[in-house]
Amino acid sequence: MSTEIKRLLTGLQPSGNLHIGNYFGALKPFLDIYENYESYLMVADYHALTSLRDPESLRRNTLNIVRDYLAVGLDPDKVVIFRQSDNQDHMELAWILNCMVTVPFLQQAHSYKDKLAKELEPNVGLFTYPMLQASDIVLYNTDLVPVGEDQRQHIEYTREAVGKFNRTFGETLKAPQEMILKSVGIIPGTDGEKMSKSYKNTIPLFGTTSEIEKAVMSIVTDSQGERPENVYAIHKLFRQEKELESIYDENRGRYGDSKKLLIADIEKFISPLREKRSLITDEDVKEVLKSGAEKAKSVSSKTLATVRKAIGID
Ligand code: AQP
Repeated sequence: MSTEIKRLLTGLQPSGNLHIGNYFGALKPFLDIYENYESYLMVADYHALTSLRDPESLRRNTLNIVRDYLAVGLDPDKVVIFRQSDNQDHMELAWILNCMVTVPFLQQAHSYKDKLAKELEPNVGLFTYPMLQASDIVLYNTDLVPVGEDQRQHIEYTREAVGKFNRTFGETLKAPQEMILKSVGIIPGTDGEKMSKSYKNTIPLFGTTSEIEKAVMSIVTDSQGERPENVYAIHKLFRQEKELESIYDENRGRYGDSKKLLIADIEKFISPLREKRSLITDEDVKEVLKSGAEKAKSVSSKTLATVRKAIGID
Protein backbone atom coordinates (compact mmCIF):
# COMPACT_ATOMS: atom_id res chain seq x y z
CA MET A 1 0.00 0.00 0.00
CA SER A 2 1.33 3.47 -0.91
CA THR A 3 2.14 5.74 2.03
CA GLU A 4 2.47 8.81 -0.17
CA ILE A 5 0.64 11.82 1.29
CA LYS A 6 -2.09 12.88 -1.09
CA ARG A 7 -2.78 16.40 -2.24
CA LEU A 8 -5.99 18.24 -1.48
CA LEU A 9 -7.01 21.49 -3.16
CA THR A 10 -10.04 23.68 -3.37
CA GLY A 11 -10.73 27.32 -4.21
CA LEU A 12 -13.42 29.93 -3.77
CA GLN A 13 -14.06 33.08 -5.75
CA PRO A 14 -13.80 36.49 -4.08
CA SER A 15 -16.78 37.57 -6.17
CA GLY A 16 -18.70 38.67 -3.07
CA ASN A 17 -19.05 37.68 0.57
CA LEU A 18 -18.88 33.96 1.29
CA HIS A 19 -22.25 32.43 2.04
CA ILE A 20 -23.33 29.36 3.94
CA GLY A 21 -23.55 27.39 0.65
CA ASN A 22 -19.83 28.01 0.11
CA TYR A 23 -19.08 27.06 3.70
CA PHE A 24 -21.02 23.79 3.93
CA GLY A 25 -20.48 22.84 0.27
CA ALA A 26 -16.72 23.34 0.09
CA LEU A 27 -14.98 25.03 2.98
CA LYS A 28 -16.18 22.80 5.83
CA PRO A 29 -15.50 19.50 3.97
CA PHE A 30 -11.99 20.87 3.32
CA LEU A 31 -11.55 22.00 6.93
CA ASP A 32 -12.62 18.58 8.24
CA ILE A 33 -9.84 16.68 6.46
CA TYR A 34 -7.12 19.11 5.37
CA GLU A 35 -4.66 18.16 8.10
CA ASN A 36 -4.43 14.61 6.71
CA TYR A 37 -3.25 15.85 3.32
CA GLU A 38 -0.78 18.17 1.70
CA SER A 39 -3.34 20.91 1.33
CA TYR A 40 -3.82 23.95 -0.92
CA LEU A 41 -6.56 26.54 -0.63
CA MET A 42 -6.85 29.12 -3.37
CA VAL A 43 -8.46 32.53 -3.66
CA ALA A 44 -9.80 32.32 -7.20
CA ASP A 45 -9.56 36.01 -8.08
CA TYR A 46 -9.15 35.64 -11.85
CA HIS A 47 -12.33 33.54 -11.81
CA ALA A 48 -14.13 36.36 -10.00
CA LEU A 49 -13.47 38.64 -12.96
CA THR A 50 -16.07 36.67 -14.92
CA SER A 51 -18.72 38.41 -12.83
CA LEU A 52 -17.09 41.27 -10.88
CA ARG A 53 -15.83 44.46 -12.52
CA ASP A 54 -15.10 46.61 -9.50
CA PRO A 55 -11.40 46.77 -8.52
CA GLU A 56 -12.05 48.04 -4.99
CA SER A 57 -14.53 45.23 -4.29
CA LEU A 58 -12.14 42.64 -5.71
CA ARG A 59 -9.32 43.91 -3.46
CA ARG A 60 -11.55 44.01 -0.40
CA ASN A 61 -13.21 40.63 -1.10
CA THR A 62 -9.79 39.03 -1.56
CA LEU A 63 -8.60 40.15 1.87
CA ASN A 64 -11.96 39.22 3.37
CA ILE A 65 -12.03 35.71 1.97
CA VAL A 66 -8.61 34.92 3.47
CA ARG A 67 -9.85 36.37 6.76
CA ASP A 68 -12.81 33.96 6.45
CA TYR A 69 -10.46 31.03 5.80
CA LEU A 70 -8.47 31.84 8.92
CA ALA A 71 -11.52 32.58 11.08
CA VAL A 72 -13.16 29.21 10.38
CA GLY A 73 -10.05 27.58 11.84
CA LEU A 74 -7.59 26.87 9.03
CA ASP A 75 -3.99 26.93 10.20
CA PRO A 76 -1.75 28.59 7.57
CA ASP A 77 1.17 26.47 8.75
CA LYS A 78 -0.76 23.36 7.65
CA VAL A 79 -2.27 24.58 4.38
CA VAL A 80 -0.89 26.66 1.53
CA ILE A 81 -3.31 29.58 1.24
CA PHE A 82 -2.60 31.50 -1.96
CA ARG A 83 -4.05 33.90 -4.49
CA GLN A 84 -4.47 32.59 -8.02
CA SER A 85 -3.23 35.84 -9.63
CA ASP A 86 0.05 35.63 -7.67
CA ASN A 87 0.98 32.66 -9.81
CA GLN A 88 0.83 33.17 -13.57
CA ASP A 89 1.38 29.44 -14.17
CA HIS A 90 -2.41 29.12 -13.89
CA MET A 91 -2.96 31.34 -16.93
CA GLU A 92 -0.39 29.53 -19.04
CA LEU A 93 -1.71 26.05 -18.33
CA ALA A 94 -5.30 27.25 -18.81
CA TRP A 95 -4.44 28.26 -22.37
CA ILE A 96 -2.84 24.90 -23.05
CA LEU A 97 -5.88 23.05 -21.67
CA ASN A 98 -8.23 25.29 -23.65
CA CYS A 99 -6.54 23.87 -26.73
CA MET A 100 -7.43 20.34 -25.58
CA VAL A 101 -11.24 20.73 -25.53
CA THR A 102 -13.88 21.76 -28.02
CA VAL A 103 -16.45 24.55 -28.00
CA PRO A 104 -19.46 22.13 -28.03
CA PHE A 105 -17.95 20.32 -25.02
CA LEU A 106 -17.77 23.55 -22.97
CA GLN A 107 -21.23 24.55 -24.18
CA GLN A 108 -22.63 21.57 -22.29
CA ALA A 109 -21.45 22.89 -18.89
CA HIS A 110 -24.48 23.18 -16.54
CA SER A 111 -23.05 26.12 -14.66
CA TYR A 112 -22.54 28.06 -17.91
CA LYS A 113 -26.04 27.16 -19.11
CA ASP A 114 -27.57 28.17 -15.74
CA LYS A 115 -25.89 31.57 -15.90
CA LEU A 116 -27.10 32.08 -19.48
CA ALA A 117 -30.61 31.17 -18.38
CA LYS A 118 -30.38 33.86 -15.69
CA GLU A 119 -29.32 36.32 -18.42
CA LEU A 120 -25.90 36.93 -16.86
CA GLU A 121 -23.31 38.13 -19.37
CA PRO A 122 -21.93 35.12 -21.29
CA ASN A 123 -18.36 36.49 -21.49
CA VAL A 124 -15.63 34.25 -22.89
CA GLY A 125 -14.02 34.01 -19.44
CA LEU A 126 -17.21 32.49 -18.03
CA PHE A 127 -17.31 30.09 -20.98
CA THR A 128 -13.73 28.84 -20.63
CA TYR A 129 -13.60 28.98 -16.84
CA PRO A 130 -13.72 25.14 -16.47
CA MET A 131 -10.29 24.98 -18.14
CA LEU A 132 -8.82 27.66 -15.84
CA GLN A 133 -10.26 25.64 -12.97
CA ALA A 134 -8.70 22.48 -14.44
CA SER A 135 -5.31 24.21 -14.52
CA ASP A 136 -5.77 25.38 -10.89
CA ILE A 137 -6.21 21.75 -9.92
CA VAL A 138 -3.67 19.88 -12.00
CA LEU A 139 -0.78 22.32 -11.47
CA TYR A 140 -0.54 20.95 -7.93
CA ASN A 141 -0.90 17.26 -8.90
CA THR A 142 -4.08 17.29 -6.85
CA ASP A 143 -5.67 13.99 -5.86
CA LEU A 144 -8.86 15.20 -4.21
CA VAL A 145 -11.00 18.32 -4.67
CA PRO A 146 -13.68 19.06 -2.04
CA VAL A 147 -16.46 20.96 -3.84
CA GLY A 148 -20.21 21.43 -3.72
CA GLU A 149 -22.52 19.24 -5.82
CA ASP A 150 -22.86 22.06 -8.39
CA GLN A 151 -19.18 21.64 -9.26
CA ARG A 152 -19.27 17.87 -9.97
CA GLN A 153 -19.32 18.36 -13.72
CA HIS A 154 -16.35 20.75 -13.65
CA ILE A 155 -14.15 18.13 -12.00
CA GLU A 156 -15.27 15.68 -14.70
CA TYR A 157 -14.24 18.33 -17.24
CA THR A 158 -10.83 18.49 -15.59
CA ARG A 159 -10.45 14.72 -16.00
CA GLU A 160 -11.50 14.99 -19.65
CA ALA A 161 -8.88 17.65 -20.34
CA VAL A 162 -6.21 15.67 -18.49
CA GLY A 163 -7.14 12.52 -20.42
CA LYS A 164 -6.96 14.34 -23.73
CA PHE A 165 -3.60 15.88 -22.82
CA ASN A 166 -2.09 12.59 -21.64
CA ARG A 167 -3.35 10.65 -24.68
CA THR A 168 -1.86 13.27 -26.98
CA PHE A 169 1.46 14.05 -25.28
CA GLY A 170 2.09 11.07 -22.97
CA GLU A 171 1.29 10.54 -19.30
CA THR A 172 2.03 13.96 -17.73
CA LEU A 173 -0.88 15.25 -15.68
CA LYS A 174 -2.71 13.70 -12.73
CA ALA A 175 -6.49 13.23 -12.95
CA PRO A 176 -8.22 14.42 -9.75
CA GLN A 177 -11.28 13.07 -7.94
CA GLU A 178 -14.06 15.25 -6.61
CA MET A 179 -15.08 14.97 -2.95
CA ILE A 180 -18.75 15.86 -2.61
CA LEU A 181 -20.82 15.38 0.53
CA LYS A 182 -24.11 13.75 -0.48
CA SER A 183 -25.66 14.84 2.83
CA VAL A 184 -25.10 18.51 1.88
CA GLY A 185 -26.16 18.54 -1.78
CA ILE A 186 -26.92 21.89 -3.39
CA ILE A 187 -27.88 24.36 -0.69
CA PRO A 188 -30.85 26.50 -1.69
CA GLY A 189 -30.80 30.28 -1.44
CA THR A 190 -33.59 32.47 -0.10
CA ASP A 191 -35.51 32.06 -3.39
CA GLY A 192 -35.20 28.26 -3.39
CA GLU A 193 -32.66 28.21 -6.28
CA LYS A 194 -28.99 27.33 -5.73
CA MET A 195 -27.53 29.74 -3.17
CA SER A 196 -25.10 31.80 -5.22
CA LYS A 197 -23.33 35.15 -4.88
CA SER A 198 -24.37 36.13 -8.37
CA TYR A 199 -28.05 35.31 -7.76
CA LYS A 200 -28.32 37.69 -4.77
CA ASN A 201 -30.11 35.01 -2.75
CA THR A 202 -27.50 34.29 -0.11
CA ILE A 203 -27.28 34.05 3.65
CA PRO A 204 -23.84 35.56 4.28
CA LEU A 205 -21.53 33.40 6.38
CA PHE A 206 -20.09 36.33 8.32
CA GLY A 207 -23.08 38.65 7.98
CA THR A 208 -24.16 40.87 10.85
CA THR A 209 -27.05 39.68 12.99
CA SER A 210 -29.45 41.95 11.13
CA GLU A 211 -28.19 40.81 7.69
CA ILE A 212 -28.73 37.20 8.71
CA GLU A 213 -32.20 38.00 10.10
CA LYS A 214 -33.19 39.82 6.93
CA ALA A 215 -31.96 36.99 4.69
CA VAL A 216 -33.62 34.20 6.71
CA MET A 217 -36.94 36.05 7.04
CA SER A 218 -36.99 36.47 3.25
CA ILE A 219 -36.70 32.72 2.50
CA VAL A 220 -39.64 31.79 0.29
CA THR A 221 -41.93 29.16 1.80
CA ASP A 222 -44.40 26.79 0.18
CA SER A 223 -48.12 26.73 0.89
CA GLN A 224 -49.11 27.02 4.57
CA GLY A 225 -49.40 23.73 6.45
CA GLU A 226 -46.57 21.98 4.61
CA ARG A 227 -43.02 21.79 5.96
CA PRO A 228 -41.10 24.87 4.68
CA GLU A 229 -38.54 22.84 2.72
CA ASN A 230 -36.28 25.77 1.83
CA VAL A 231 -35.93 26.73 5.48
CA TYR A 232 -35.51 23.09 6.57
CA ALA A 233 -32.81 22.40 3.94
CA ILE A 234 -30.70 25.19 5.43
CA HIS A 235 -31.58 24.42 9.04
CA LYS A 236 -30.40 20.82 8.81
CA LEU A 237 -26.86 22.11 8.31
CA PHE A 238 -26.95 23.50 11.84
CA ARG A 239 -28.90 20.86 13.81
CA GLN A 240 -29.43 17.09 13.93
CA GLU A 241 -32.20 16.09 11.52
CA LYS A 242 -34.00 13.88 14.07
CA GLU A 243 -34.38 16.76 16.49
CA LEU A 244 -35.27 19.14 13.70
CA GLU A 245 -38.03 16.90 12.29
CA SER A 246 -39.98 17.00 15.55
CA ILE A 247 -39.46 20.76 15.96
CA TYR A 248 -40.76 21.36 12.41
CA ASP A 249 -43.72 19.03 13.11
CA GLU A 250 -44.62 21.10 16.17
CA ASN A 251 -44.17 24.35 14.23
CA ARG A 252 -46.34 23.20 11.30
CA GLY A 253 -48.16 26.24 9.94
CA ARG A 254 -45.96 28.64 11.96
CA TYR A 255 -43.12 29.31 9.53
CA GLY A 256 -42.02 32.42 11.42
CA ASP A 257 -41.14 30.31 14.48
CA SER A 258 -38.97 27.95 12.43
CA LYS A 259 -37.21 30.89 10.81
CA LYS A 260 -36.55 32.52 14.20
CA LEU A 261 -35.03 29.29 15.48
CA LEU A 262 -32.86 29.08 12.36
CA ILE A 263 -31.62 32.64 12.94
CA ALA A 264 -30.74 31.74 16.56
CA ASP A 265 -28.90 28.57 15.42
CA ILE A 266 -26.89 30.44 12.77
CA GLU A 267 -26.00 33.13 15.32
CA LYS A 268 -24.88 30.52 17.85
CA PHE A 269 -22.62 28.94 15.25
CA ILE A 270 -21.18 32.11 13.75
CA SER A 271 -20.76 34.52 16.65
CA PRO A 272 -17.54 32.98 18.11
CA LEU A 273 -16.06 32.81 14.60
CA ARG A 274 -17.10 36.41 13.95
CA GLU A 275 -15.26 37.41 17.10
CA LYS A 276 -12.13 35.56 15.99
CA ARG A 277 -12.37 37.09 12.53
CA SER A 278 -12.48 40.63 13.89
CA LEU A 279 -8.97 40.16 15.31
CA ILE A 280 -7.38 39.21 11.96
CA THR A 281 -5.66 42.22 10.37
CA ASP A 282 -4.90 43.03 6.72
CA GLU A 283 -1.23 42.58 7.61
CA ASP A 284 -1.88 39.03 8.86
CA VAL A 285 -3.66 38.24 5.60
CA LYS A 286 -0.93 39.73 3.40
CA GLU A 287 1.71 37.71 5.21
CA VAL A 288 -0.25 34.48 4.69
CA LEU A 289 -0.68 35.25 0.97
CA LYS A 290 2.99 36.12 0.50
CA SER A 291 4.20 32.88 1.97
CA GLY A 292 1.44 30.93 0.16
CA ALA A 293 2.44 32.40 -3.22
CA GLU A 294 6.03 31.24 -2.81
CA LYS A 295 5.05 27.71 -1.80
CA ALA A 296 2.44 27.41 -4.56
CA LYS A 297 4.85 28.58 -7.25
CA SER A 298 7.55 26.15 -6.16
CA VAL A 299 5.18 23.24 -6.86
CA SER A 300 3.34 24.51 -9.94
CA SER A 301 6.51 25.51 -11.81
CA LYS A 302 7.66 21.88 -11.80
CA THR A 303 4.36 20.67 -13.28
CA LEU A 304 4.41 23.42 -15.89
CA ALA A 305 7.99 22.55 -16.87
CA THR A 306 6.93 18.95 -17.63
CA VAL A 307 3.92 20.20 -19.58
CA ARG A 308 6.04 22.60 -21.63
CA LYS A 309 8.50 19.84 -22.40
CA ALA A 310 5.68 17.47 -23.41
CA ILE A 311 4.16 19.95 -25.87
CA GLY A 312 7.45 21.17 -27.30
CA ILE A 313 7.65 24.63 -25.73
CA ASP A 314 10.76 24.31 -23.61
N1 AQP B 1 -25.46 26.57 -3.02
C1 AQP B 1 -24.38 25.82 -2.86
N2 AQP B 1 -24.48 24.59 -2.30
C2 AQP B 1 -23.37 23.81 -2.13
N3 AQP B 1 -22.12 24.21 -2.47
C3 AQP B 1 -21.99 25.44 -3.02
N4 AQP B 1 -20.92 26.12 -3.48
C4 AQP B 1 -21.31 27.33 -3.95
N5 AQP B 1 -22.63 27.44 -3.81
C5 AQP B 1 -23.09 26.30 -3.25
C6 AQP B 1 -19.55 25.63 -3.46
O1 AQP B 1 -18.69 26.66 -3.00
C7 AQP B 1 -17.44 26.51 -3.65
C8 AQP B 1 -16.93 27.82 -4.12
O2 AQP B 1 -17.81 28.42 -5.00
P1 AQP B 1 -17.29 29.66 -5.84
O3 AQP B 1 -17.32 30.87 -5.04
O4 AQP B 1 -16.01 29.35 -6.48
O5 AQP B 1 -18.25 29.72 -7.06
P2 AQP B 1 -19.67 29.24 -7.20
O6 AQP B 1 -19.79 27.78 -7.10
O7 AQP B 1 -20.17 29.74 -8.49
O8 AQP B 1 -20.32 29.96 -5.95
P3 AQP B 1 -21.27 31.12 -6.08
O9 AQP B 1 -21.62 31.67 -4.79
O10 AQP B 1 -22.39 30.62 -6.93
O11 AQP B 1 -20.38 32.24 -6.81
P4 AQP B 1 -20.71 33.09 -8.12
O12 AQP B 1 -22.13 33.50 -8.01
O13 AQP B 1 -19.76 34.25 -8.06
O14 AQP B 1 -20.49 32.20 -9.30
C9 AQP B 1 -17.62 25.49 -4.77
O15 AQP B 1 -17.03 24.28 -4.36
C10 AQP B 1 -19.10 25.34 -4.89
O16 AQP B 1 -19.48 24.04 -5.26
